[in-house]
Amino acid sequence: NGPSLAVVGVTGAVGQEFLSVLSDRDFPYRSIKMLASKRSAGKHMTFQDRDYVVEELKVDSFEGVDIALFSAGGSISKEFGPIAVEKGTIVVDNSSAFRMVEGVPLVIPEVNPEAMEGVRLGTGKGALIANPNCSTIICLMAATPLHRSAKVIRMVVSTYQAASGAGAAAMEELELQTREVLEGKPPTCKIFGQQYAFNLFSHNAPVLSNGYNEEEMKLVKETRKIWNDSNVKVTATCIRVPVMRAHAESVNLQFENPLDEETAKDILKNAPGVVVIDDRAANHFPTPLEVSNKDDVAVGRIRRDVSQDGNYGLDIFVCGDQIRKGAALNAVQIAELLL
Ligand code: 2RA
Repeated sequence: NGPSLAVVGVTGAVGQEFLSVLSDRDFPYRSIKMLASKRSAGKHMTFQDRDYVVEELKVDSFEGVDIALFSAGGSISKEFGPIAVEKGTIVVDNSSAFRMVEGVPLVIPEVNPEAMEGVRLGTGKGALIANPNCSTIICLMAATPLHRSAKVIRMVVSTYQAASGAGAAAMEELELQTREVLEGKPPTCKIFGQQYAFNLFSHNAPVLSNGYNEEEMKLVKETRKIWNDSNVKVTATCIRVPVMRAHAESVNLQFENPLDEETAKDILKNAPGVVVIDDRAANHFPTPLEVSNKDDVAVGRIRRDVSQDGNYGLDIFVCGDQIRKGAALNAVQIAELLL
């Protein structure tokens, strides 16, 4: 029993993680379609001890599909998302294609599940729900519980983003370059056009006329939509760092109402999907390796912002697995809300 599923972009890093998460969480489905580009069509894959043949994504791929998880890039989502919705499918889209479209729910299940009220399975009516950008999800998993308590009026984010955000090829190149550099060979620089191993650089997303890159403006705009607050001030600097699959983010928060660090720590300890790692004596705080392949976002370095008067400011440090909670887990949790 359960809904019929389709995974679009099933051979990619997030597509594969969709399957891992569906399996880990025993998601109930009556059938599942593995969809990808023509290049991957015909490949066999085993999922939950059953053999599947990858099918080429086509306009008629969504006949009878209840829920489709998309992670195949914005252009595929733009072309096939509406076709699937037309067929009555509920699309959970991991691309940025529809996130800022009025009326499209942009959902982190632990944060704003109410945004997808009215979307129901079994009505024959399709819908499109957008998965926020990974750096937005990871940041807001920790910032939102604090915002709900003391109302954030300004948030400053610096991100340290993993290779996985640029895809499996970027992860492979990081590994290759690291080996080459250690062997004294010139690094292979195909993905970013510059050395990544033992280096870091401003995020590879295009830079806009205001000097911010697209990744930074996603954090600004998506936060306002998810918090339903067009006045909250957000600024961000996104950096690509030589880490495989978990993002780290330094977050400074200014509140409308006072919030002391002990209360903040208690709030975070009780926040769903969040684990607090904040051991000052041992200097042990969240790290990308410690959160990799895990569901929870880790938060630490919780401290009063000494540049603010009283308890109106807080600094925190957040780490989260980019492929899991940053993409695949969040999307499957959205699908779970439909059950
Ligand atoms: C990145 N957030 O990390 C992007 C991927 N979705 O590059």
